[in-house]
Amino acid sequence: MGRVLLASAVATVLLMTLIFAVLAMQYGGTPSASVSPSSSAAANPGEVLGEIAISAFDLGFDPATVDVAKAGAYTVAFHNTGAIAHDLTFADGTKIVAEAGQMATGTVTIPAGGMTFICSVPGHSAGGMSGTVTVAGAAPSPSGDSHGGPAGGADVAADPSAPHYELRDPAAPPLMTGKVHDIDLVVEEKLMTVAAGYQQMVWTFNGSVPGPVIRVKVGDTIRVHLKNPLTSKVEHSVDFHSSQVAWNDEMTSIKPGEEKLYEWTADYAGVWMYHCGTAPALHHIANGMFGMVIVEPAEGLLAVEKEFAIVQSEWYLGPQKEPTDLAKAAAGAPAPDFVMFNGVANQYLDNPIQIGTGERVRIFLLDAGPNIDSSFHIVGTTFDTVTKEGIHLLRGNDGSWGSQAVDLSPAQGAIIEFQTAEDGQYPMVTHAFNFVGRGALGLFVSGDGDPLN
Ligand SMILES: [Cu+2]
Repeated sequence: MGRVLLASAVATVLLMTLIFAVLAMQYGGTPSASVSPSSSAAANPGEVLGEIAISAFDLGFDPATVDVAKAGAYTVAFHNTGAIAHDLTFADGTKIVAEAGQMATGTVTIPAGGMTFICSVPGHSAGGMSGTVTVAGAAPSPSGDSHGGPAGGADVAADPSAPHYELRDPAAPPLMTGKVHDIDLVVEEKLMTVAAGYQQMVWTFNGSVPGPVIRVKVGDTIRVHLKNPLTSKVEHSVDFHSSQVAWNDEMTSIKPGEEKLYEWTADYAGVWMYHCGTAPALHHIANGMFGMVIVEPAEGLLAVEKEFAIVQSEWYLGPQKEPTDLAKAAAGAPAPDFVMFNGVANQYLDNPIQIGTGERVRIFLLDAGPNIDSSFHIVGTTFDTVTKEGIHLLRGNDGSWGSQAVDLSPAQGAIIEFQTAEDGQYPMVTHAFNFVGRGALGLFVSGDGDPLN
């Protein structure tokens, strides 16, 4: 799998403005404030130690992190550079309001442990308007970090010392040879970096999220040996949507130390989900126990130049190094911290996928959920071939019908094909754009990535 380094400066400019606006909201770092001290001597009661200058924009603070030399009283110069009203509300209740384009001033007393601040206009804090005043020598506040944007991890502090994530190779595996396949699925409960700075105690099949892609053809027999090692903390099971078996037979849970055979025949072609179904199945899926089965028609698929397997899913962060948060995942209106392709937020933005211009590219696509639909789209392309849940759009059809985005509800799968028309960058997104800034963004680089040479 060839890869290119993330975007040269020139090429970066060519990426969709909208996408980068979202990214800027998520990752836009802001410098620390300069604080002008009025005195370097010890503070006297009532003495004003200096001025804190903070600007508001729509929707964020600049800077979002302010360092002061010591605890005590500071004047605050608050400049609203945005187009709507904002306020600067400190955790002790001090509130300074400024209309669009206006300046306002006030005074705040910063305690030794520092203090967080937000804009209290409804929705603005969640939209990225939060920040922290830290006092030199004190540990940074665990909340109100400066990530900004409607990004993941709002209620979980990022850990800068979390290991780098493991890149998932997006290449689809080849068809398994033979007619009967014995496959070991071994449960592994392990720490995984699910996005830069966030580690969760995930539950996996064979150590990865998603689990391994299993690729067979209609008529094959698949014998899955599910193993739950003694080191596991909970029971697990597996449910293959590509199988037709009784729920209370093959899909029953096994305890740590147990093993079970799940035998099925591939009767129908398609892209299928498998997942752990142990109660609460929502938590077992949300915590990483899902994967893709590709069943090809008995006669196989036409050969293409490149094939990828992409699984969209969601992370609902629990505390660092703990399992994901079931209550968040179970919300009536779920708000995932991250939505991502193949388990890790933004991994194919950091490590773009190389394709050749004019090559026929096939993607096996699955929405593992557990809750959110996918509207899978690749900017700058048209899908000329789509097989979604058994329904076909075929290239070369009468009328030249095409497809711009493939809608998948949780558990649904599709096979899509496209070709790029010229060298350049082709972002991969779910066109539910509120999730693009939460990790559902990748990049295909076609040719040398530069359409202008
Ligand atoms: Cu499980």
